[in-house]
Amino acid sequence: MEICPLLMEMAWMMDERTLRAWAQELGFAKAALCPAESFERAHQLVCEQMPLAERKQLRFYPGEDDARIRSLAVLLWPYLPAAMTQGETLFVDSYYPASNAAYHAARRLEERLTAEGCFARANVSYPAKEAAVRAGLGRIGRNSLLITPEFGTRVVIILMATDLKASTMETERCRTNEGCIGCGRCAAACPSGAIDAHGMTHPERCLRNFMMEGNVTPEPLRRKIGMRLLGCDICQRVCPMQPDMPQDEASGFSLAQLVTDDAAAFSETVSRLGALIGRNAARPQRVRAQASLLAGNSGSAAYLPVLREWAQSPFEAVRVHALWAMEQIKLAGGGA
Ligand code: B12
Ligand code: SF4
Ligand code: SF4
Repeated sequence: MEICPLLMEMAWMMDERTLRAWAQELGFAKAALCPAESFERAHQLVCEQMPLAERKQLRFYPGEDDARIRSLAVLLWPYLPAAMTQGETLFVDSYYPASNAAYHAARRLEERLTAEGCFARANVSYPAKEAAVRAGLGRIGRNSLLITPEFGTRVVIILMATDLKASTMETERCRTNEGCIGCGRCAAACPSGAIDAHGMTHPERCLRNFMMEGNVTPEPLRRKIGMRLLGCDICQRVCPMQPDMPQDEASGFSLAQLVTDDAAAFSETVSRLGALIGRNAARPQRVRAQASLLAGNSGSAAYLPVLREWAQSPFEAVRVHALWAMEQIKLAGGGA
C-alpha cells in the first residue's frame, strides 16, 4: 500500500514537535531541525584564516561523518548578561556557565531520543550559527553572532545530529524577523579592532581567543583584557538588538583567591570554577596564566611574591605572563 506523502510529512513534523517539547522540558528555550547539508563555505573560510585552537573540533560534512545523520537539531539555551566587574571581582561571561549546563541537558536529551529508538548524537561540532540560521532561528549580525528575535545574541547554540527529517515548512519561519541593523556599534566598541565592515573577519584579534587557552597572549592585547577571567561581551552589550534583561549575579571570583601561594585555597577556587564553566576549561595552569595577566592589570604590589614564584614556572604562558605582570606592577609604581 502506498503511503500518502502528506501523512508521512505530518508524522515527521510530530517528531520535531516531540523533540521541541522534550528539549523545553530539559531547559532549552527553542529547538528546530535543519537538514544535514554540508558547511562548505565555512570550511573554505576556516582553511583561508589563521588556525584557531577553538576551531580544532569543527567538522563540516555531517553526511560523510555518519550516513544516519539526516538533520541537525539546533537547540537554544538563553542566558542573562553577566554582571560588570567591580574592583577585583573577576568577569566570567554568563555564556560559560550556561554552555556547561546546556551541554549536560543535551546529553540527557540524547539519552531520551536514543531510548525511543532514534539516532541522536549531542554536542556535535558543526558551524553552529549557520545551522541556526538554516533552522530559521535568527540572523547573523555584524558582530558575527546569531541574533535571535527573542533573546538577542545571548544564546548558547547546541547541535545534535539526528535521523529525524527536517520539515521545510518549519525552516522558513524566521525569514521576516529583524536581525542586524548595521549600526556599527559592535565594531566601534571592540577594544582590539576584531570586527570589520563585513563582520568579524579577524578572530585572531578577538580577546576571547586568548583567554584560558593556555597560550601566550600577544603583548598589545594583554592590558585590554582588563579583569576578564573568561569571555568578553562588549560587542554584545552595545548591540541595540538585545532585549531588556536583568543582569546576572556577579561571578563570585576574586583575584586574591587565584593569585595565592596557599595551594589548598587555589585548588578549591579552581574546582569551584570548574564546576561553573567545565573542568576542561578550568585547568590550573590555564587559570594561573590568565590570573597573572589580571594581576598585572590590577597594578597591585600584593601579588608580587606569588608572581615571582610563577615566573619560574615550566609552563610558558604562566612564566611569560607573570614576568609581564611584575613589569606592569613596577610601572604602576607598585613595585618600589
Ligand atoms: C571558533 C569560535 C570562536 C573563535 C572565533 C570566532 C569567530 N567569529 O570566528 C573565538 C575564540 C574568537 C570565539 C569568540 C566568541 N565566541 Co565563539 N565559537 C567558535 C566556534 C567553536 C566555531 C565558530 C567558527 O569558527 N565557525 C567557522 C566560521 C567560518 O563560521 P562562522 O563564524 O559560523 O561563520 C559562518 C556564518 O556566520 C555564516 N554566515 C555569515 N553571515 C551569514 C548570513 C546568512 C544568511 C547565513 C545563512 C550564514 C551566514 O557564514 C560563515 C561561513 O559559513 C563556535 C561553535 C560552533 N560549533 O560553531 C563558537 C560560537 C560561535 N561562539 C560563541 C560565543 C558565545 C562566543 C563569544 C561571545 C564568547 C565570549 N563571551 O567571549 C565570543 C564572541 C566573539 C565574536 N564576536 O564572534 C557562540 C555564539 C552564539 C551566538 N549567539 O552566535 C558559539 C556558536 C558557541 C555556542 N555553541 O553557542 N569563538
Ligand atoms: S568578544 Fe570582545 S574582543 Fe571579541 S570581537 Fe567582541 S568586543 Fe571584540
Ligand atoms: S551592534 Fe549594530 S552592527 Fe553590530 S550586530 Fe548589533 S545591530 Fe548589527
